[in-house]
Amino acid sequence: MIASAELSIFEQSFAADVQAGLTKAGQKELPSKYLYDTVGSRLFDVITALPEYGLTRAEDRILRQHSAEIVARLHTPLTVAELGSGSGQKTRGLLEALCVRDPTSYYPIEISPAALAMCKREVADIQAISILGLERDYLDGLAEVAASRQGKPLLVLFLGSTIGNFDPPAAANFLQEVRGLLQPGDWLLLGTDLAKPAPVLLAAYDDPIGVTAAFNLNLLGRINRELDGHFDLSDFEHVARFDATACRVEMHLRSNRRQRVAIEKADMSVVFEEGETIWTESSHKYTPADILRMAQLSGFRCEAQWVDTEWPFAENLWIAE
Ligand code: AVI
Repeated sequence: MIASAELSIFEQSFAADVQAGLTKAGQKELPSKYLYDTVGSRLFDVITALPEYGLTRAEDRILRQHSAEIVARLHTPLTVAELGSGSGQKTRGLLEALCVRDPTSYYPIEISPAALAMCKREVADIQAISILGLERDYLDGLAEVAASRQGKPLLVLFLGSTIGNFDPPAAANFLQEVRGLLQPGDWLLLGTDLAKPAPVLLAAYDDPIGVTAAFNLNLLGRINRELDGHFDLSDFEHVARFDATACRVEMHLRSNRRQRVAIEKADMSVVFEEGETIWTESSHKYTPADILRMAQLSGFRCEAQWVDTEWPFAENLWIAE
């Protein structure tokens, strides 16, 4: 047994989440945020380039084609905070369009130090930008930006349909908390993937060259590396499912046989039945009506929406009421 005092604060909370998720009655679960260590973040970048995964390219097209129009709707100068900036590539065009009008402060908020460093490099050469990266979780980072906004309106970017990885009550709660940190008239630019036929979605989340499978299985690899887990990755298989009622794609890891796996730093050993799964991520897909409802429920008004026609995806400009 490993005493919890010997674990870092991060290991303690990772171990507690793994312990809670794998002992949950009924469906075992692991939080999707743990998919993004260095290996997982690189694999996710590859996913965004896959022909079957149109989401990122759709958002890029919208931001490239409409950045001037988006900026024209905003009152500048403003302060920009981005929740989960990733590599910063998707945001560059919009920041350039903003900085041409006025000097702009940009605060990327990221829990991954590697992504934050990449993002700062990506946008550093934009004229009239000042960048301050915050290695925090989204709401703590946003609270800090809101406190130092110096009277300027705030534009919050939450791109890439990351909101779809929250279940609907958690999404509503998160958006309400974001709203709680804003003032009336502040903006939220929210990327949301739209509903599309099940075969298209299943191909996007179970690609033929296995990148998404590796991304999902890496979660067990991460438990082995960081929590001294004993998963044999060849005993698990990536599964993508579409739940039409909830309009979400689910990722699972299915145990190929009955097995017991020890995880030393979580002080546990867990039995998997043959065919039993661990639910690792949900990606909710929306209708335009869902997006309007989310805005109303969380204290925003939808000011404008841009939709990509090649891969249905909506970029939504909300204003805090
Ligand atoms: C980050 N997030 C919006 C991605 C999604 O589509 O839900 C994560 C992902 N999972 C599998 N493929 C991509």
